[in-house]
Order: sequence, then structure tokens, then C-alpha cells
Amino acid sequence: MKRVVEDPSVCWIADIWQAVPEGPSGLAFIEVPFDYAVSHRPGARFAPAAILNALGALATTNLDRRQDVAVLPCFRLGTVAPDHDFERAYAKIEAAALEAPADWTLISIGGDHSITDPLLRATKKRFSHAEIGLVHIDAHLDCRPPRKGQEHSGHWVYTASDVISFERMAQLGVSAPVYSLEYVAELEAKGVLLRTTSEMRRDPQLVREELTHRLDGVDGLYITLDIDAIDQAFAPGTSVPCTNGLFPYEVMDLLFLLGARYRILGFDLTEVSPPLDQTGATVALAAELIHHLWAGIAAHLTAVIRGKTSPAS
Ligand SMILES: [Mn+2]
Repeated sequence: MKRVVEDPSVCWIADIWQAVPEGPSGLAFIEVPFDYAVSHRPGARFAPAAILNALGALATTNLDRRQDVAVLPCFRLGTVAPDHDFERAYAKIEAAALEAPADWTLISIGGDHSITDPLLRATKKRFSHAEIGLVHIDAHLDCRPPRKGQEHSGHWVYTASDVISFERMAQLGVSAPVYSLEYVAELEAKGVLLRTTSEMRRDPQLVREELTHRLDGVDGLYITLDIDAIDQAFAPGTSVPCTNGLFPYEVMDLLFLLGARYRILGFDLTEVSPPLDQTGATVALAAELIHHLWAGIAAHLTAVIRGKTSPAS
């Protein structure tokens, strides 16, 4: 791989993939190039390869957090072959996710957002005794009931409701003006902490406290990030770009803090579409977002090794 600079003091992520997964914990990456359910413009099938390529070109050091992510090993599980049949595709994704090494964090790169359904099911099976918190960062609620023959990527909160603990769920960065208030009321009645982008900006400290309260007592987290939660000024390469989205640093901070504070059982990043990403900015941003989560998990591990329990507090 061509480097930005040649410097023997710098270690690159492309050079630290393990040949076989070793160690009690680490990050297992899986590529899920499935975008047949995308609701508007396709192309997310090209994201896993593009994002992992961009991630590999980053140094292992996270300068902002003074953290080397390489303390946590990483391994590539491979690619889930796409399938035009939705049921078969989701069964394959779930089965592939179950191949992750025990206790490792599964990092899934989509693909459209419908892949979160089978990934959540796999996570529930992998950690069957765990109380799992769910953090959903997305411009959309993704809770519409599917109509037969018109399924799309905005149904997974509905279809996976049998494996979601709604009272341990937060939906953050909601902003797309395509829902009725009935949807909000229904989710909040189930116990979801739902905060719009503007609500997060008006009182970030309050929202952080609400999130901490909502996740109180969980054994681990599943985080799902739809890139359209980030403003289209920074993330134009997606099916449905967002006009009032979060800023990159807001999501980087959130991912780092969640990684540092909680045990991350699984994470997925969806809806990046390289064909719609004319400058490559969205793919580059996606790689950096993963880097910040990884740094958080690495900081958590480093603190545990040093005998501290909560590096982020
Ligand atoms: Mn979504």
C-alpha cells in the first residue's frame, strides 16, 4: 500500500492485521456489502472494501486521545457474499457474525442499514446472558413497518424489536423530517431515549447524562452508526444525505467515550456509498470514526490493565 509518508516510527493499521485471531479480546472486522434493501440510492455495497482500505492507511496512533489502537489486536473475518434473497442474505450475515472469536468486538462494515437486524440477532446469541444496551446514531428512526415487496433499510428497529431492549436504547442525531409524531411517541412509550441533533446541541451535558442513565446497568453495548447522521457537508456520499446532521467531532467524541466507558460487543457502520462520494470525504470520515471507537476500546483495555475501571469518567 502506498503511504502518505515513509517513516519507520509510524505503525500503519494495514500492517497490524493478525493472520489468525490471538488474544482474549480484539476487534473482528466483517465486510457486509449488501445494499439491495437501500431505500433511495444504492452503492453501499462498495463501502466495506473502500473503508477498510482507508482505515489501513491510517497510523495506529490516535493523536487526539494520545492512544495507540494497536494494543487491541484486529482480525478480518472476511466478506459475507451478497444474496438477492433478503431472508437468505440476512441468514448468511447472522451466521457469519457468529464466527467472530468469543468475547471479541465485532466491527461490521455495511452495506445498507437493514444488516443491523441479523447483526443484532447474532450479538444476542454471542452474549446470551448479557444485558445489551443499544446506541443508534442515525438521522432516521428506522422503525417503519415493512410492506411485503417494498422492504427497505428503514425497518430494522421494527423487525428486530424482539431482540431489542427498548428501555436500554438511545436514538441520537435524529433529524430527517420524514416521520410523524406518532412514531416518536411510540418509541418513547417503549422507553427509548430519543434525541434530535438540535436537542443534543442545545444541552450536550444533559443528553450525555440522560444517556449514562439510560445505559445504567448494561453489561455491554451494541452501537449502530448510519453515516447519514452526519451532516451532508461532511458526509455527502450516502443514499439520503442529511441537512441538519451531527458534526464529525461530535460523533468521534461520542464513539470514543462509549468505547472507553462500556464493553463494546458489536458495532456497525452503514450507508456509506462510494459511488455517491465524489471527493472520497465520506469514506475517509468513516475510517476515522472507526479509529475513534477503536481508540476508546483500546483506552478501556489500557485502563483495565492498569487497574482503573473507568478511563472516561
Ligand atoms: Mn438508518
